[in-house]
Amino acid sequence: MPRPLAQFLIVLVLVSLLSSHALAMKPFLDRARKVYDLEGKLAKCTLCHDVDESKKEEPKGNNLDDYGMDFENHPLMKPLLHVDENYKYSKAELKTFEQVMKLLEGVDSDKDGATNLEELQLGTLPGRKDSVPSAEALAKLRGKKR
Ligand SMILES: [Ca+2]
Repeated sequence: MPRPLAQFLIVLVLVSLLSSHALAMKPFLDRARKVYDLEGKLAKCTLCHDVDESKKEEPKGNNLDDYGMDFENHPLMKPLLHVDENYKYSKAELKTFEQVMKLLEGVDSDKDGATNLEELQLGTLPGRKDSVPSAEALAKLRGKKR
């Protein structure tokens, strides 16, 4: 590969990695990963965004899934959204995010019959109807709670 082309591609990759939304919202994802010990597709932007990484789609405000939309629409989240790409959230703001996350645990954002918390615990996406825990897994989890 000619050198200028290689350099151009590296810059392109860096720019796409540092896209504003991904950069600004990362602390939220980090917090969610930590609180729920998330793995795989739940530990990435796909937790709240309906994006196809193989098509290089970027997480944005206009591709939020049902779970992401519940955050977007929560009154406590309003002051935390649509910030500048270099914005650094304060500890108090991240606490507010965590509070909203807890408030949404009992909600079934994608209306597939499993609450957001149940889906996070069972490894399915809480904002995607096509990602549903099996009936057995759900029954087992609910049995444990009683
Ligand atoms: Ca659900």
